[in-house]
Parts: sequence; structure tokens; C-alpha cells
Amino acid sequence: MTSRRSGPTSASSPQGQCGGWQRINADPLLALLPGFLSPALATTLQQRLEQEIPWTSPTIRLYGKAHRIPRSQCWMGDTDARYRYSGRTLEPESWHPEIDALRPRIDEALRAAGLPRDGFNSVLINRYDGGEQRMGWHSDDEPELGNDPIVASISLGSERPLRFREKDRRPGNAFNVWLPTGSLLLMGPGCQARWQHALAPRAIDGVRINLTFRCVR
Ligand SMILES: O=C(O)CCC(=O)C(=O)O
Ligand SMILES: [Mn+2]
Repeated sequence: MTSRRSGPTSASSPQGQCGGWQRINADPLLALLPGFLSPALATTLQQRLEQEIPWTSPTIRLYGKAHRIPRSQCWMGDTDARYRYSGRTLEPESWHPEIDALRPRIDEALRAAGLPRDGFNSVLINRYDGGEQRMGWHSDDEPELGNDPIVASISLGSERPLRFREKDRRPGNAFNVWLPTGSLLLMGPGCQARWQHALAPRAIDGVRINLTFRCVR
């Protein structure tokens, strides 16, 4: 599988802004582009995806007990982009045309700002139907993502914070990144090695859909 990965460059100006990108952290690089999609496009896209994605809520085994995941999800991508996740192998759904059309836009937004990017050939889509739906602490560091994956994440709908913490769990080092609808978050090289992230339950109404674009090798 070919990769268009390019190395880290001068990600942003000293002020941490480049073409609307906000540099949240320099090393490892974590950057947010709030208005990647217009509010109107984000709303239309969310409505289409709610209706048209084949959502599933599989059960996973934790400490010997079966649990339904507290969200809905769909794995989508190129036909050979299989993904092992929570002990199962996910076969990709074929590309939804609106999601496929986001790939060159993401690539261009990263390229224009001189940010690292990858040949994204797959996406994990998660739908959270309300504030009680969530995702626990993890890193996107499965072997098939390669040794230092880059992940690009689009959020639609209810704004919620993605929480980050250092893997060594030193106290006081966690922080939130609020993800408004239509935003694009870049988790650059080193993010998965150094940090974990989670979407904690919150008293926030409304549906949120998140799409994390990845490169399975
Ligand atoms: O919902 C989010 O913003 C995070 C999703 C995530 O971490 C993942 O799909 O691996
Ligand atoms: Mn993740």
C-alpha cells in the first residue's frame, strides 16, 4: 500500500496560527482547524450520515464479560483496509461518496499549512447519541496503523471535549480540546506514542458524529 506521508514541517507561525489552524501543542503536534466545514455543510453532512451509514454497536469482551460499546460505529475504507479493534477484525464498508470527497479536502488543508499528512485510506466513524455515550482512554496505535500514525479527525454536531493525558499519568497533565462542528483536528507524529485520549460522558445533549481518518498499511 502506498503512503503519501510527508514529514513534519514548520507547522505554524510562532503565534500558533496558520491559515486558520490553531496549534494546540508543538511537539507532538496537535492542531485544530475550527471552520474546516461551513456550519451549513456540517449540518447537511451530519443528517446524511445519520441516515445513510450502516451503524453498528458491537459487543466487546472486557474482563471476561460482554459489553455493548457505548456508541455506534462504522469502519469504512479501501477494500484491503482491514482493522483489528478491541479483539475483532473489522472489514471496511465501501466509501460513502460524501466521506470519500472529504479526503482530498483534508489533504489540501494539511498541505496548504505545511502540516504532516498521510495517504488516508480508511476512517473509523463514531456516533454518540447523547452525552452519556462515550469512548474510553486509548491511543490509536494498533500495529496496522504503522509505527507513528497520523490521524485526522472531523467532528459534526454537538460540541464535546476530547480529553488527552500523558501515558505516564503524571498528575495535572491532562487537557481538553473542544471540538466544534465542522472542525478538523490533526493528531500528528508522536501523539499516539505519548498520549491517550478519551471522550468522557458529559451532560451535553445532541448527537455528535466523529470521523477519524487513518492509514492502514
Ligand atoms: O469521538 C472522538 O472525537 C474520538 C474518536 C476516537 O478517538 C477514535 O475513533 O479513535
Ligand atoms: Mn482514538
